[in-house]
Amino acid sequence: MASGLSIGEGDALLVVDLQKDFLPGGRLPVPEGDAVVPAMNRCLRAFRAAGRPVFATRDWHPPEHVSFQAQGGPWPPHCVAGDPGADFADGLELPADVIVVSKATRPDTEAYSGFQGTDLDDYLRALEVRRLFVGGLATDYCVLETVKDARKLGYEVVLLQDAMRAVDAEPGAGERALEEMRGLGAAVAASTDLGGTE
Ligand code: VGL
Ligand code: ZN
Repeated sequence: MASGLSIGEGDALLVVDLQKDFLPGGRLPVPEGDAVVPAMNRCLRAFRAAGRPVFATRDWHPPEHVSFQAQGGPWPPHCVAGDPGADFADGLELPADVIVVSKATRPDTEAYSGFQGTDLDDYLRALEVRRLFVGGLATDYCVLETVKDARKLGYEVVLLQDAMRAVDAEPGAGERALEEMRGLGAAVAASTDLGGTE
C-alpha cells in the first residue's frame, strides 16, 4: 500500500463513470457504489490542493444502445445521454474546470474504456500527464478497461482502491480485476494516502 503519496507535476485524477444509474437506486446499481463518493471527494480535494487536473468519464449511451437487453446486450438501460440517471452522483465535488469525457455514445459499439473512441489520450498528452490516479465505477468493467488502455498507452496508474467498487456479477470479479491491473503494473493506494483534507 502506498502511503503519503504526493501529487505533483505529471499527475491527473480520472473519475470513471461515477453516475447516478450506477448507484444504489439507479438502473444498473453497483453494490456500495455510493461509498465511492466520499472517498473520491477526498481525492478531489487533494488534487484541487495540488492544482492538478481532474478528468471525469461518463457513460453516455443513445436510447437504443447495443449494450441494452432490448438490443441483445447484457445490461438494462442505463446512463442514457441527457437522462437524470446519467448525471454525476449527488454530492460529488467535481471542480468547475473538470474535463468531462463522454463515451459509448455510438448506438452500435460498446466502449467500457474511457479511451475508446474519445479524445482522452489527446487531452492528457496536451497537459503532459504521465500518471493517472483512477477510481470510480465499476472496478470490473469500465475501470478495468480504462486502466488496461492507460497502461498500453504508457501512463503510470495508481488505483484508488477505496474509491472504486465492482459489479461482481460473478463473485470475485472485482478482486480478479484488481489483480489483473496490478499485474499490468498499476500501483494501489487509498484516498487517505493523498494528503487531502478531510
Ligand atoms: C459500465 C456496465 C455497463 C461501467 C458501463 O461503467 O463500468 N458497466 N456500462
Ligand atoms: Zn454502459
